[in-house]
Amino acid sequence: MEVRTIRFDEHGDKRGTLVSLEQLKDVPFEIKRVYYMYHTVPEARRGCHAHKNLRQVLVCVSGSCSVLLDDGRERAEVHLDSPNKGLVVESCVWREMFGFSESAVLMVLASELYDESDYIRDYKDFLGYVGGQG
Ligand code: T46
Repeated sequence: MEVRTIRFDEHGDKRGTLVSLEQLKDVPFEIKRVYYMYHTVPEARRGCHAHKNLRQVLVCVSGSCSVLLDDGRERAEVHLDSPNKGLVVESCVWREMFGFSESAVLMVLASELYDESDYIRDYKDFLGYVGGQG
């Protein structure tokens, strides 16, 4: 499946580096929510669901982790190991995050507010949903 990553512009000088993310410019949607996860245990597997409408960009702002993406036909794996690299996760894609390094902080920019009814948590239901979409 096609994987879209974004290399963010870095503003670096002798003090260090700054990355700025603006909606509809650096990120391909309006940002309604930001959340992040940390203190994630190395054996944890998070996500394991899909969303009906939500679009997101995942950025590992510290440390590293891997993400499995599955559109119901093909799978891809992406390693996030840089604060200037964003992974676009579109709606109707199953995602699993794993292989978190000790210092990993995974930040997520989301196109919608939190909505439990947008989640598809069962893999068979997911396959039925994307199959039915055509
Ligand atoms: C996703 C992947 C990448 C909230 O109250 N508000 C929120 O905005 C979120 C995202 C979560 N929560 C609560 C719901 C649960 O009680 O935080 C708890 C942990 O959430 P969850 O188990 O859904 O976390 P992950 O890491 O499995 O999945 C999250 C997002 O939920 C999901 O949309 O795509 O990160």
